[in-house]
Amino acid sequence: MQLIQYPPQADWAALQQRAAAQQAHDVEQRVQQIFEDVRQRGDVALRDYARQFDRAELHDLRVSPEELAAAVVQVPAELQTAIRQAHANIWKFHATQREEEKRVETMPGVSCWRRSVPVQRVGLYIPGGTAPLFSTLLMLGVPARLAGCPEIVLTTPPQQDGSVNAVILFTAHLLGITTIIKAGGAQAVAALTGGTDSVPAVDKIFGPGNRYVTAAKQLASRYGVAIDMPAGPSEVLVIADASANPAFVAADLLSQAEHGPDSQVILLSDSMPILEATQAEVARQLAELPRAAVATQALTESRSILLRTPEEMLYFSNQYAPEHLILAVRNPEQLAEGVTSAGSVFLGHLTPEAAGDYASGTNHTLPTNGYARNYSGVSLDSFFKKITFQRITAEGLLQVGPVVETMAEAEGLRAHARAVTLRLESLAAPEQNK
Ligand code: HSO
Ligand code: ZN
Repeated sequence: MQLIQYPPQADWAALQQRAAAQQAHDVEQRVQQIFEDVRQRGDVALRDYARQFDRAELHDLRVSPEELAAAVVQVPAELQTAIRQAHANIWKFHATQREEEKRVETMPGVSCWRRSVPVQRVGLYIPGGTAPLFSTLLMLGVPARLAGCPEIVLTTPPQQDGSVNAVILFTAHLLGITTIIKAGGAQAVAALTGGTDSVPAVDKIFGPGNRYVTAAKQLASRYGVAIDMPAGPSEVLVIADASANPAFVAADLLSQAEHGPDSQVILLSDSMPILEATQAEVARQLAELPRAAVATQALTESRSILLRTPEEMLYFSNQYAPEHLILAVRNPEQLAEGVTSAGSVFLGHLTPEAAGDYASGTNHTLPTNGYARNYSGVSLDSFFKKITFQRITAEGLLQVGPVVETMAEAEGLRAHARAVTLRLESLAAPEQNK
């Protein structure tokens, strides 16, 4: 980790820079070819890609009920219990996000209301690879279920033997998701976009992935499919004052660093001893990690920065807009009041980001790459469309009608005005309109 002491404000922008996203042109082109191929050859193309990228020979692209049942019993009881508890907590927190339908009379006889209607068909993409994140399936599946999305399609890459990771299947089973497709990468996103014989087309695609998947989601959105958010490498910013525990802070930094070589890690402190002790702890703990190579690479781009005050640290953090913000300080509630840009915030010495990653109840699908400035993380809302309704009575039309007529005339839109005038006239002389 680079250690920077009291950088002048003029240097902050450079320190807040994320490693340049290498959204290479060839990735985009390759993804376009894959979309075209899946559009033309459908399931046949998906099987070819599974052979090529996942080294799997697939007959059926869908997980069968027998496969699902067989996988579920393979998951150790302790892990099943843990996943059930996490599911319950995530469910409980997201259930509170439900909004009541409220009818408002803006003028007497003019009623307006808004209803949350679930996105009808959603696709959840769960990556495989070195760490199949079944926790991400909980984070997407729980709000999709709570919202009542009628069709939920899960896609995840097959393992070499053609099966799907048993824990992912257990989690899907717990969520009651039965449409599970063995497909990964850009080809899975292409299939969800246009549909194939085995894969239903969807209205919105959720889930993280590598740069091919990210590019594919961007392309999907050009075809009119919505996506959860623009994705980038995972990141954490920790604000630690003199009361922080260096071992805890180091573990938090490393839990982000072990996600991938491009993970972004920043530590801010107003205490030089804390920065030094944390660096020493990082080195010590790193040696014990199975994913030390990945974490080491992420740490080469990470920074420890000495600043002067809590206010300065908060200002820096708000400018950076981290995906995760940990406030390892004496008075975290007070500092949290000033947070204006962050995906999710963790308060105090006993609140590791890992708790939110798995089980406390909040969602871990969060905006990265500075998007916390203008995007929220996934929530129940992400699975709803909000449809507005209104109804106007005779009394209401008498109230609001003249307002509309005046405004429509002023905009030169005569038909708009007439739509009101004709009705007002009919109210004045009802017998002529029978
Ligand atoms: N920190 C990751 C989520 C995750 N961590 C899944 C462990 N498993 C991105 O928010
Ligand atoms: Zn994590």
